[in-house]
Amino acid sequence: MTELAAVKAALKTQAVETPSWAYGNSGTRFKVFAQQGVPRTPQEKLDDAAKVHEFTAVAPTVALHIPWDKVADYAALAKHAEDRGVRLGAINSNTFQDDDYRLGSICHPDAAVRRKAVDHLLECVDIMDATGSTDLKLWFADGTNYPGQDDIRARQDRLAEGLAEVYERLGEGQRMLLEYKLFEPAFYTTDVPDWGTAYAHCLKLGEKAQVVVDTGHHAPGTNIEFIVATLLREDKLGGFDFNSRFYADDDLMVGAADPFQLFRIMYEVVRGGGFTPEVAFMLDQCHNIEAKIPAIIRSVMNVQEATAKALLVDRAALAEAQAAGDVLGANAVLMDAYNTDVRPLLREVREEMGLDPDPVAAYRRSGWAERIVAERVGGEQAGWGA
Ligand code: PSV
Ligand code: MN
Repeated sequence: MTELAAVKAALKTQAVETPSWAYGNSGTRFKVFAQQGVPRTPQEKLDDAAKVHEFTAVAPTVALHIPWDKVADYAALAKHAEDRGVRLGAINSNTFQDDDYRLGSICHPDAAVRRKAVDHLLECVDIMDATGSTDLKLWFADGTNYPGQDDIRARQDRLAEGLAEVYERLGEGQRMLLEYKLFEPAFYTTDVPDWGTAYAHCLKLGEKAQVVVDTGHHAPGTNIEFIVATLLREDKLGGFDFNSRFYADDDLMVGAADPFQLFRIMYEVVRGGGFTPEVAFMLDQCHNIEAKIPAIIRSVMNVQEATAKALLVDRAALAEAQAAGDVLGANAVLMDAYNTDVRPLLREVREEMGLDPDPVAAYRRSGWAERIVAERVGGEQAGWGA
């Protein structure tokens, strides 16, 4: 196989998971803007996700958020997905929206609240059993707002205890992906604020526990690709929540704010042997003001473009320049790949896969947007937190 053929073959195997919540209404704490045609049920979210996969062929799975996607029959939901050519992906837990969680969930000072939170996580594993999902994605809003509010060390102990109980419940082929986030909603301490804390807990738990890197969850200026390289080296990178940010956890389209950063991350993924199904490439974004389905298609394409550029890096030339201490030469090799216009290559890849080379245009021509506006009338639109 020529090198270009190998790059194309790799791109055809790519899988980007889309989040059910991105298809629903979302906003900021100031306003959630309703859009026409937004899904009213988890099934309708899957219908939209199936469209993203239909036009890109690289978005075969959909992440669920419980209880936002709560249904009576999860096996039937999985069947609904399959009938439309997609599958259910990671199950995202939610221990942040009940009044009980004002002081935290599995780190809460009250054992009864901790019990409730752990029970929810165990229920999420039951759902995984029913859907065939392999990944339980955990993000905890736990933390404190004021110095002295609670005991930082005791909260870590509670966290470890709760996680251990859930870890024990994981079945064959299931794993736990622990997400970290610097701040928000807690403003003083966060109980899983960074990759180091997530890594320390995952290391103690065992090999079924891995870290998720949400690209919007760091302090400005953080070198995310270094974290990726380190986690891959330690075999602890479980996956990504891709999005982009200008200021805090903005949840904008991946690759929109800083495509160069996305390329640097994807290069470390490729370099570290992480371009495999063992690393979950998920989107975690909200489309507050833009049309949702084309934005998700665009996001998937942005990940494809960064991946193509990362795959095009001349690794032999790079290694040679690095070994020779050729600072400018090594940097030039990387920049050559980044500055390549990979859009013609991706158009070819899509044509070889029997797709329209322009997925957004194909979606717009399909009439789906008009159809959902006409058909999804009445009922309650799905929304972040609803
Ligand atoms: C938290 O900000 C987060 O990134 C977690 O992944 C949640 O599950 C997701 O957003 C949706 O709230
Ligand atoms: Mn996330």
